This record gives sequence, structure tokens and C-alpha cells, in this order.
Amino acid sequence: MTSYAGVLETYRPFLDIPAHTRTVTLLEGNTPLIPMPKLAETLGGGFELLVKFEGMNPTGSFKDRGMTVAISEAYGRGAKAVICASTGNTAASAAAYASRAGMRCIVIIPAGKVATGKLAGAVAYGAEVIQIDGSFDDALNLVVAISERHPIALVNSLNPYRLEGQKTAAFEICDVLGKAPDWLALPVGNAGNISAYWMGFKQLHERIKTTLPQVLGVQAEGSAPLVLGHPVEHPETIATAIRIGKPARAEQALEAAEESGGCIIAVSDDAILKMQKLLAANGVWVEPASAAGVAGLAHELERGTIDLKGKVVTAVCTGHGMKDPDIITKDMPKPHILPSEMSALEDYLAREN
Ligand code: AN7
Repeated sequence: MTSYAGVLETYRPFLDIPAHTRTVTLLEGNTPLIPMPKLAETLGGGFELLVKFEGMNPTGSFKDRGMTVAISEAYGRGAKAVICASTGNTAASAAAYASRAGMRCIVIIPAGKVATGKLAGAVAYGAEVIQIDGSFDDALNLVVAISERHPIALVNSLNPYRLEGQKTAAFEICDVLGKAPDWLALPVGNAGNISAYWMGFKQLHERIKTTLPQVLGVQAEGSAPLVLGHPVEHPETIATAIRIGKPARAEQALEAAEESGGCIIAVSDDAILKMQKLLAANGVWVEPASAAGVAGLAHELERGTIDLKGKVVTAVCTGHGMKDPDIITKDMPKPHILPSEMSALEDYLAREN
């Protein structure tokens, strides 16, 4: 048995990447596709629900799939530095892969709007973190302009190699199911991931005649440019990962939804948090943005605008719950305080049940 070598080596013949690419990997990908029968019942039942848990990647989010390819390409052509704008996960991922390749990594983040676990990751992996008094969209404008003027590789999802890597998640899902799912639901921020999945499914469809899923892209209500049909100048949502008002891949995302017979919708922050709790009650703790895909499915089922009877539905949970501990700890019940004695614990057990 040859051991697993990460998404680039596993799917190299399917990736459109230059010959100079030199693999920098943390053995990302190969993430679990977890059956969620109890949650499917809670949502009305009659369909099979599977969660692609991308929080199980090395830095805790799906970004690692694209980052291994983007960094491998930059490294192979001798780049010495990379830069990105980020709501947090891209920053942590870029920092990890750049450090492995011995490259300088600069990340620009919106001040006060990045979850603790992501910022800590970026710092731990050795990135130079720059906060700006502005949004993710402002940060993206800045890094695009800088990378045009200076020899610094841009590793946001405008970089085509990011999408080449991220489409491998679609391959993995088809490998496990032996076909494409009927529906794929996922959160949408800068719209790189939805574009990448659609590229991946279409590629398999063309090469080996798999079926194609219908794609449900889900934004947060306060940050839903693709639903409103215009950029949002001051996006707001508790799901800071997708607090993005002007998605770089807007057209591709809309195309993916339309071509697939799916759609892009918005759900409230309350619905996102409720679904985060429901997922955790089924053993899968994800960050708020990552619950948006399933929240979108619940929303459509409640409205009766989607019929999932007998269907296979995959929801992508993009990042781990540990990325954003504050959202849980800020209003959690305080732990019980007991003396360190068995009798106290026995009294407690008798009281509570
Ligand atoms: C957990 O890290 O944009 O639609 O800078 O972290 O491909 O942008 C993160 C996005 C979904 C949206 N779920 O994906 C960043 C960043 C999580 C995310 C998205 C993000 P795209």
C-alpha cells in the first residue's frame, strides 16, 4: 500500500497546473464524509444527508486543499513571498504552507473581525499579520494591487491554482459515493469554493460521465451580495468567515447555481447559530459559517421550495468549530463548581437526574 500523499499528488492528472509546480503538502484532503441520519430526520427525513467535514484538514479548514496547490506553484517558480487578504482561514492556511516552503507570508485582515483560532493559527505558523481598519473587500483590493506591483504571489482564490486544489473535494465525494450527490449545499463568501466544486463535478462528468449535483450556495442575510444582485458595502454577520460584500468569483458562483439547476440563497444569523448547535448535537462541531450550508437546506425544506425525497444530499462544513471558540464560550452555562469529593459528586448526580 502506498501511503496517502495529499490532494496534489493524489489527483495530479486531473489538475491544470504548470510543470514547474513542486509539491508542498501537509497531507490535506481525504476528509470524512459523515452520515447524519439523525439530523436528516430532524429536518423532515426521507433523504440521505452526509457532511463533508472539511474542518478535519491540517489547519482546520477547506482552504488547505487550494493552498497546497497555490503554494506549490509559487514555490516551484521560485517565489520568495506570498500575500493574501483573509477573514481568517485563508490566512492560517497560507501561513502554514508558506512556512513549510520557507517563504515569507503576509496576511491582511479586517480589524476585530477574525475569530481567535484563525488569528492564533496565522501567528503560530509565522505569518506577518497586518490588520486594516476596513473590510475583507478593502483588504482584497489592497493585496491585488500590491501583487501587481511587487514580486509577491497572491494566494487568494483569484489565484487559479487555489481552485484547482479545492475542486479535489468534489472528486473525493464522487469517489466515496461512486456517483455525484443529488444536491450539494455549501456556504458562499468570496465564492471560490462553490466555483471550484462545480469545476470538479463538471470535469468528472465530462471525463467519466458521473451525474451532476444541483448546487445550493448559502450566504448570510447581512452579507448576501449574490442574492441581492449587487455588492454590499458594509456586510455584517456573526459568521465572520463569510462577511464578504463583493465576492471575487461572483459570476462563476451564479453560473454554478444556474447551470446546476440550484440556487444561491441567504439565511439569518439565528438560523446559522441554530444549525451550528444542531450539528454539534450530532457530534460535528463546526464554525458558524460552516453551518450555513445545512441551514440553507433547512430553510428550503421549511419553505417547501426543495424536494429531497429519496435524494442523496451532501453538505460541506468548511471549517472546524475550534476556530471560533468565543461564539460558544460567551454565553455558555458556567461549569458547576464542586468540592473534590465523591459524596459531592454523588449528591450532584442525584440532583440533576
Ligand atoms: C469556514 O479565509 O474568505 O466562498 O479569507 O472560512 O470560497 O470564500 C474564508 C471563506 C466558507 C467561504 N466557510 O468560502 C478567508 C475566506 C469558511 C470560510 C467560506 C470561508 P469562499
